[in-house]
Amino acid sequence: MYPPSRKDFISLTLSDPHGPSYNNGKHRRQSCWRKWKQLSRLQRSLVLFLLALLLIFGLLTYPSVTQQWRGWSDREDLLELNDRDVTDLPRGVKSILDDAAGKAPPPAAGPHVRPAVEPDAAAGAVVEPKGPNVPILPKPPIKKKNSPNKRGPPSLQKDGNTSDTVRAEKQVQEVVQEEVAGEEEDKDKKIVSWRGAMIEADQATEPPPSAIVGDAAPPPGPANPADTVPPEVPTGTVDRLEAVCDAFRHAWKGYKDYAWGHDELRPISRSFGEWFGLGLTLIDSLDTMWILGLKEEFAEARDWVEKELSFDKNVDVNLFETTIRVLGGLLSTFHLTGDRLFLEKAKDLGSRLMPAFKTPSKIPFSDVNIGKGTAHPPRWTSDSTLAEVTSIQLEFRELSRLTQDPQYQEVVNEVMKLVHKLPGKQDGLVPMFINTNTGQFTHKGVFTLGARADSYYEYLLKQWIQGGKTEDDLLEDYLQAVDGVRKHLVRQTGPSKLTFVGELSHSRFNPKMDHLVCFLPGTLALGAHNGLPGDHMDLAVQLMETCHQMYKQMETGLSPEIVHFNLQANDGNDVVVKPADRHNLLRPETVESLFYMYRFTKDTKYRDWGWEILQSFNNYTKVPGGGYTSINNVRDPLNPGPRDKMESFFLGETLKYFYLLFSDDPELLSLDKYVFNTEAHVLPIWPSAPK
Ligand code: DMJ
Repeated sequence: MYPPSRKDFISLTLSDPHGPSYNNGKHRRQSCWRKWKQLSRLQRSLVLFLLALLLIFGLLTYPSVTQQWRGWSDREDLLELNDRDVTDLPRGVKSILDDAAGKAPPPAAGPHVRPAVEPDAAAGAVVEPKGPNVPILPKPPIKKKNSPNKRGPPSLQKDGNTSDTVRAEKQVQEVVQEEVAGEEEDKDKKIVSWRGAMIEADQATEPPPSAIVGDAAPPPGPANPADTVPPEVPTGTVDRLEAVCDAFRHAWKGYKDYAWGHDELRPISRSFGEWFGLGLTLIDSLDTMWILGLKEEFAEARDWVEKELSFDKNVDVNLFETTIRVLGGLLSTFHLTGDRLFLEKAKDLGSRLMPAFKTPSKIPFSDVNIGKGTAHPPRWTSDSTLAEVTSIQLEFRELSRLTQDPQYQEVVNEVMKLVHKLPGKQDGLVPMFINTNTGQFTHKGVFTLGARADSYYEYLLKQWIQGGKTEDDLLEDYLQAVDGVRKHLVRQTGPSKLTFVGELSHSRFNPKMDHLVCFLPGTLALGAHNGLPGDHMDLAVQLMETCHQMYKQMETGLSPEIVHFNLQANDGNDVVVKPADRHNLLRPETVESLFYMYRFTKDTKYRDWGWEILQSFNNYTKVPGGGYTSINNVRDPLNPGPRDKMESFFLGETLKYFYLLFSDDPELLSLDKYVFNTEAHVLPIWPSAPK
């Protein structure tokens, strides 16, 4: 028998010569076998070869495909924790409107600029630390959504078995090489980050459906271009302070009306979002209200803390975010008001966060269940973020001092000691991840002052100041790091010689700067104020100008989340903004630095820059009816694209720093008496060195 032609071969292998009626299994098997036997040896070998190829291909692609599946299921799990159904009210949370608002006694006086209870007196009050051994509660009902999660680097989820180093390098290289591409393309591969938590770019660029079709509140922003001209700038301090109070009241109104007791306001859809279910915005706002003298608002919030706030709940919280926002907020409010309610709550929370430190390396896990007393890393890695494990120290140290229970201080000091002597730094610059099993840095060779590393540098200096400038290792690490920044990361743009801080990936420089890095001018200035080299202040002045330009050069007067700087001399623009980076989350860092710069220099231009930013927030992010919203596009004043979210740090940090910037009273939270944690909560500088 002649071997069949190629056409015959295909018909032999693919078609059923007996038609659809001949479909008995046995006969089909026999017919297949007959066909197989009719093939020549060469044809059989070819078929076997193809099958083998298919098998190998299947085996090779299996891990990445399943990893992708795992990534998606992680997203859904995380979504449960981070973005629960916005319509279900957790048990026990009532609208303030239903309650007799203001039942709690109003604060005895207006803003206190000194601790109402002197630290040493408070420290005398020894309280038994309460363990986290609390009953396991059933998980609250959760409604899954189809949107991606907001935490966790998607690239780490998607890349499957790619090595950590290669992956990190790839991320940075992508950014270096990328032209300003289509929005969709950028959206797919970039990670937009916020210190300690990551937001996927797709969430970053597209307005949420509620922002587009919302039948509730109209989007913010002027209706026509003529309205984009900023209103006349009042020069009087009082006007500016009052403008900040107005902004706060407006933000608070939205929160009170639509999100009371929940984590975050969604001002466009007039609803709320839940992250940990701890009333994040309310707690983040407490000390701001006290400082601004908003007594009624404060009293209502205090009442909620007293009657509704419970940490005895089965919920996974992020150690860093909960420490800086909630623990920090409670400690700060205790210092300002002297009200022991806040200290008691802080002690309860602090003890419930402690299980995070039970790891082989003593580097804490990122997540802890404050009801169950269990902790774990994110699902996609056993790494913790460097900034997260080294930016909880101010709060835990203060908690030990107040309770005279050393356990809090001991665990966070241990982290600092480990990081201090760990190999893998480059001239004081630290990698962005650390493994909770080995205690070693991972993703080595990638250095940034932005997301995932930023507040490490901030807390080196601030811990040193908090402890009365006695802890030499902290100072040594800080000074080395500033040298490292100068040597490796500081560059100037070609056109206007703007000084900026870029990133480094395996010796390759990337002229990218997160808005988060704008904390640095303030921190450098604080160091110089505390006796560190004068050239730190010079660098602070230059970087402050750059952060100002990041706002000024945008059509809305608001900075994007990330900018790229132009190193070429012959091109006009200093600042390039990629489509996926054009959003603004109401972040505080530039206003924070303006506050420090004004306090130390008294140069009124810093106030004027701050005033312009406040106008821009009012023009483009203020939502009629109450609240402010993050926006998608700082380059489009006609359609800034509201994202329907008011971050808690807008009230906790941004508005507080505005107020302090415009206040003429240098004793209003003197920088010689207090340090601000990275969420702008106030902690006292200790009267004596730590033991
Ligand atoms: C805040 O939660 C803190 O400032 C943190 O350190 C960084 N991210 C936000 C503000 O941008």
